[in-house]
Amino acid sequence: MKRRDFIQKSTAVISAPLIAPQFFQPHKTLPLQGNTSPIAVCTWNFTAANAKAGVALEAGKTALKAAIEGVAVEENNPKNTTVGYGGAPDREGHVTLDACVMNHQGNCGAVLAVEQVKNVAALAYDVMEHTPHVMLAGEGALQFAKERGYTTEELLTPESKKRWKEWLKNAKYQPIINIENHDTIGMLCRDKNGNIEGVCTTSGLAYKMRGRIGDSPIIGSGLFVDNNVGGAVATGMGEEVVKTVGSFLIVEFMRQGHTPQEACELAVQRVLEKQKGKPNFQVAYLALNKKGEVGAYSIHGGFTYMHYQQQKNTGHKANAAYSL
Ligand code: SD4
Repeated sequence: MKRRDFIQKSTAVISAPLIAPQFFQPHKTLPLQGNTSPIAVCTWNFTAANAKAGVALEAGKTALKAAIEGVAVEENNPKNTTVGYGGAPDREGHVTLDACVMNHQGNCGAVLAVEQVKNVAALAYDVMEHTPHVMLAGEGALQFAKERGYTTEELLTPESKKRWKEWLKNAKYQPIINIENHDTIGMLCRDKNGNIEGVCTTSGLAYKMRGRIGDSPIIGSGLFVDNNVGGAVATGMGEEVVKTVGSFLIVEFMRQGHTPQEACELAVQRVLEKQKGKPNFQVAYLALNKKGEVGAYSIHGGFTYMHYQQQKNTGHKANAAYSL
């Protein structure tokens, strides 16, 4: 081959697009339809937390800022034994918290097994905003919190210590999350700009093994948001949610055209497909799409959620594969 032919050929190869041009098209945000007022939804009957987020949204806060303010109500609540301050400890008596956040641009942050800091959703936000990383765990997350000026304190309250001591008498390790023993708060908000963002925060499974992490701080499992489609959050037996990447799955079902309700049901079905008969653990999902439609579904009955829109904060019972 003559040198000139070779140069012409290689130039043609170099200038040919490597990937079909449609892959480079910008991700368009769909226009909002129907009622475009702000929305806050959260797992369980956390009335005050959801109202707090709703009011913050009405005041013009972003979806993520509103959700972080909302879930902080439960992170600060010593009576909630599965989130933040007063959360149940691990088998060795350490309260270790997990949280993650995801914004409308697809950015996210997470903290895993954090001790002494109760507002871990805010800390996850700081990981997203102030580090080049997505996740910080344990000692490193605590060090980062101290650097950011977070207050550190003992999160084991006298009441949760008492319950743990009681548990120690038998120390029967049953890593099962069922109807009675969970309350993780997952929250999804749609703000005045129509952006959907979300948060998930928990102390995880009571009396878990030291170092155990559930689904809650794992993007795609405890929480996933795609602002073009919607978002989803999970509560319940984290191991089973992780195995099926539950929240991501729900958002993908919604992308394929399913309503949030159908998407939650399909994701629960995915968990059940792997079980022989009725499982002895709970998994529950909550989803919100761009249109403001909400869906919720769980394995066992008893799952509830809150819904705030137009100054109304209402509690709802989700349907379940196996009703109570
Ligand atoms: C976990 N999914 O750590 C969490 C626990 C939970 O309500 O949701 N409790 O597995």
